[in-house]
Amino acid sequence: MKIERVALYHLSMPLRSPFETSFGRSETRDCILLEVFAEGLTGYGECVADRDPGYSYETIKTAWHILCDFLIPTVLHQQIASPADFQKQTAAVRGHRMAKAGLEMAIWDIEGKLKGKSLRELLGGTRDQVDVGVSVGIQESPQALVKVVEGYLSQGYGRIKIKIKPGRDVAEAEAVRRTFPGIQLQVDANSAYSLSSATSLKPLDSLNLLLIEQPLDEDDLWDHHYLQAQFTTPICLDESIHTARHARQALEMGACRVINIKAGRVGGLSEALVIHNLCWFQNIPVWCGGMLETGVGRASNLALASLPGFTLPGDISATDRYYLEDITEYRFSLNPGSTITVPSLPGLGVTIDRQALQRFTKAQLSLS
Ligand code: OSB
Ligand code: MG
Repeated sequence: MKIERVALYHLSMPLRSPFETSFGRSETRDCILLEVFAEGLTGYGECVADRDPGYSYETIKTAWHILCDFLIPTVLHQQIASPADFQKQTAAVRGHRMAKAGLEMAIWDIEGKLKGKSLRELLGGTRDQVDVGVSVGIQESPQALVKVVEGYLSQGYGRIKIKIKPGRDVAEAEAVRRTFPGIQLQVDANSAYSLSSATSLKPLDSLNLLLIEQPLDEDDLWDHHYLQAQFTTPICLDESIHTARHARQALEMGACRVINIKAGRVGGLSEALVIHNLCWFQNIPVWCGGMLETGVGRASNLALASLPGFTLPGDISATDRYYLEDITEYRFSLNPGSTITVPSLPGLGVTIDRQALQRFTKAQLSLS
């Protein structure tokens, strides 16, 4: 394919309820939508970099810069044989994986539309529906958290993840576990602890959690190995894994027993696929993380999570868990059994609601 033009949209999407993590609280989700024109087709990609560098060093502004000044000029009007070829052509751009992943997603979308195949088929996904859960932000109190969790359980979610931070961890997890003894429960610290402060998390080990996600810093791979040795609950890495190499090394050193795969964090679906294959081969469970995506990124996550190694429920909730209005015409809903159906139309399989897109656009630019 030859890309003739790329449009970028800085979107600011109001969340239905504020989302609080150990790195901050947000009432809107900002992201960049990429619209790529090639071969008479239009492909969409979502760059999951946020407004603030809280989860990752990347932000809307750094991603906009890397996309406009490096990635797009490198591939515009050039022949791109495949998403793998795109990775080769842009290999000179170090890091900035969310920027790269956003553009790669649009290339996958076009590839699917050209071949008449869904993204799930292109990736080799084996399921029509994937198991999902909900990620619950930090609430006012353990009681308030229990109420919010109860609401999601009554909607049919079978797996709950709660966000934790120092001082807002053990009591919260205990309250949820005591009230709902049978649910699948896990926690996510988003790097809020050090090796020594994480000893306060030891009581979590008796709560039968699926996993403890990213307790230590992104660059603390080695310290996660010490921590994993002290816990029977599997440690799962999110922020620390940027490449398949990190995944291999983390597993070799015993820094985790589970990996959260987010295509945005690892530079795109191509690398996500490599990590999936590596883990599957070693019988290491993986699951699909989320970044409060719009319908575009959600479609991509569902296709990824349909691969056979994704054996734990993903952070992929229904559209109405996040947004009253979305930029896709289709709204994803929860099926009985806590699953969401994987799109089956060519490419990502979603169409854009142009009016909604306009309403949420804060800035836009077209490069040709
Ligand atoms: O750490 O998994 C995370 C949202 C934004 C940034 C980081 C994370 C999250 C979530 C939400 O946990 C997952 C979702 O999209 O539902
Ligand atoms: Mg996480």
